This record gives sequence, C-alpha cells and structure tokens, in this order.
Amino acid sequence: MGVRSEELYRRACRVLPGGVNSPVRAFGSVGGTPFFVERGEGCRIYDVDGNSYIDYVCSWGPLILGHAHPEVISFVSEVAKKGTSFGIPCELEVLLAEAVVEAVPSVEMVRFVNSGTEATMSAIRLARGYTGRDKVVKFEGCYHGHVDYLLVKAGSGVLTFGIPGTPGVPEEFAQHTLLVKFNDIASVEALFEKYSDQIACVIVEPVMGNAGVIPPEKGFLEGLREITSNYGALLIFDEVITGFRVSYGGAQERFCVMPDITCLGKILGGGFPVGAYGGRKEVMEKVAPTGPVYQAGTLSGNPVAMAAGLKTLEILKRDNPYGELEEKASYLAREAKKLFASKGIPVTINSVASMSCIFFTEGPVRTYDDALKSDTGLYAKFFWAMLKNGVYFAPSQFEAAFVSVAHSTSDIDFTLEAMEKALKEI
Ligand code: KE4
Repeated sequence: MGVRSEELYRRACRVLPGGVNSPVRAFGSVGGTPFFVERGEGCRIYDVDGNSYIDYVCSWGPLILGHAHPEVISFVSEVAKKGTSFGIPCELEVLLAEAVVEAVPSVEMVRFVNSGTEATMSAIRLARGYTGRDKVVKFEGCYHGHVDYLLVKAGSGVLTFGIPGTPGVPEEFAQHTLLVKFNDIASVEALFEKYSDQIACVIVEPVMGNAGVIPPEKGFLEGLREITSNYGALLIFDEVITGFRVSYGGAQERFCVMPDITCLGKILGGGFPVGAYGGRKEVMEKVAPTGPVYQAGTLSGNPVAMAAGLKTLEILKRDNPYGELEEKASYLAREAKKLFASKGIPVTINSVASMSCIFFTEGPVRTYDDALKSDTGLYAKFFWAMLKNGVYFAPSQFEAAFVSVAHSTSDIDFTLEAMEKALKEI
C-alpha cells in the first residue's frame, strides 16, 4: 500500500489489536496490509495516499446511498448542532420507529440499539423470555455479530451441538446452541423432532450474506416459518444486511415470509451506529419497561444516529431505487460472468437485488459447504489486482459486494474494464 497508509498502519498496530477495530479490515484473508481512507464521496473512496477506488464494500452494507450523501450530511449536521445525546426521549426516535413500522411488514413495535450484534443478542433474549425455553437454532455460515453463544461452530455428532468457535466462550455458553444447514429444511425438521419443546427460536439470515451471498431456495424460508409455528418457537430474521437492501421492506417483503422478530442494522443507521429489533406488539411488549425482559443502552436512539437513519429511509422511500439497483447489479454480474468465462476461470456469481458475490468455484453455490469449496487464494489475487485497477471489493471471499445508488453505469463499466485487466494479471 501507499507510504502514508503503511506509516499509519505501523502506528495503529502499536495501539490497536491488529491495527484495526474490526478484524476483517486488517486484510488477513487476502494478505498484505490495509489502506487508510481519507474520505468517501458517492461510490468512491479516497485513501491517504491520494488513490481512489470504486467502493463495493460500502462500509459492509450501510451506504446504499453512497458516501457522504448531501441530504444525509446536511440533516445530520443540523441535528448535531442542537446537541448530540440526551438520554431523554426525543422526537427523532419516534419518527424513525414509525418509519420502520411502516416499512417492515411484520414489525408493529421496535427497540433501537447500537449495533447488529446488540440487535440479535437482544432478540434472542426476548425469544427465550417469551417462550421460557433455552435452545437456539442457527445455521452454519450465518453470522449474527459477536454474541458469545452464536460464536460457535458445528460440533461432532449428527445433530450438531455448537462448540465455542473462539477462546473466551465457556463450553456451557454454547450448550444451548444447535447448528443446522442453510437450504436444508430436513436438518431443521430433524432437530425439532428431537428437541421440540426446548427450542426458543431459530435465527437466520434470510439471504446469507456472510458466506458470500447465498439465496434461500424456494420453500426454505416458508419451511422455517411452518416448523417454528408448529413447535411454538419464534422465527428471527436477521435482516441486518437484507433490511432496506433487498427491498424497502427487506427479505420478508421480497420473499413474503413473516418472522416473529426482525433484527436490523447497517442501512437503518445510514452510516451511524444503529441496530434494532422489532416484531408484533404482544412479543415486543415483553421488553422492559413494559415487560420483564431487560435490555438497555446509553446511546440507543441517539438523535444524530436517528437523523442519519431517518433521512436515509426517507430518500429510499421517496426515490424507490430498488429496480435500478437490481439492474445495475445484474448488469455487473452478467458481464463479469462473460469475462471470467472468456478467460476460462470457473466462478459462480450469486446475486440478490444489489448484493452479490463472485465465488471462485465451479458451483453451484447453494449451501455453506458449497461456498467453502472456493479458491480463496485466487480470490486474494483477484482482490489485489482489482484494487490496483481502482476497484475495492471485500477483502474476503466470504463477504458480499454491494451496489449503491451512487454507482453509475459508467462506474460499472469502469469496474468491468478493471476486471478485464485484473483477469489478465491473475
Ligand atoms: P454489527 O454488530 O457488526 O453492527 O452487526 C453484526 C451483524 C449481524 N448480522 C449480520 C447479518 C451481519 O452481517 C452483521 C455484521 N456484518 C459484518 C460483515 N459481514 C460486519 C463487518 C465487520 O464485522 O467488520
């Protein structure tokens, strides 16, 4: 990387673990060291050494409007001048909550928190409090934030109990977490037959976005809805990525399957730290102070963060860019497929709305096990070759690429030209 990025990285590593505040940013999956960003504008980011890149990471999803959208910046600045935090109810919390309730079909009531992790952690506590049951079912390859008992990996044995996926999580914390396979409804059915009245909830990314992008097969989400209803467990959709991304109403609107609790984040905060969990009133009223399930947060509902989210949702609702976003993402995927085919490099490109992933494997990629067949070494070479040609894809094979409103057709064409050059190099 450039001289200033390298100097900053050296300094960072002296005071921040790995020089970063979130592991993926350290480029561990692709090698090398990260660039440091100076600013972002529209679909481009500019590093501290004067290089610019078309950005398909978009801060890992939040920036569906692109960087520094003028209307968002202007409103956030106006609100911040009146004070940044009160710990006292304010109108902006109500306005954003009303916007969420109006947008997300299954949500009648919502609680704001400060991250996706807080949202999923709180949603599961609520599901356990509501059902009086302990066990949680999650899918291998789905990521729901760094909640202790969700940082688990499949243990041995047929019906897989979770085992800690990281040091620092006691065995006991993982004992109530059960793992099943995405797009394999039989594995879920078998688990419920065995643990029926012990399972509080199933949590799922309705479109997998943390193993690359893996869409739900027809009938999969519907199957989860039916099984959880039959056994009295709650269905939690982790829509931290898909919320306001795959449609204004999220995956539940796109696929017409209604969960009991929805977790939101990323786009909801418009680039500020916001998470949320919501559902029908009779569930959400179990949350303190109306109910016994405790959850709290100093900066939850922070007015400046609310302002960023509210303006973002207002623009999405006003301009309805979803058709255009999907067209741009499809164009990129279609043309990329041709380029890779012309070079004889086997890839599978999965795309849902404006989130997609180029898997370096023959495919198809329908499951997490399929995704793991990807050639991560070749992906790393592709990542660096694209960066050198002015395009920033995720520094990991197992992340999503996002198109924003700010990506123009000429930016997509620039990306395809960069891809043509990159494929010659790898
Ligand atoms: P945060 O706590 O990072 O705000 O959200 C956790 C989370 C929950 N659910 C889903 C579906 C998520 O994708 C995430 C976080 N996503 C990752 C990237 N795929 C964040 C990037 C990072 O960890 O630095």
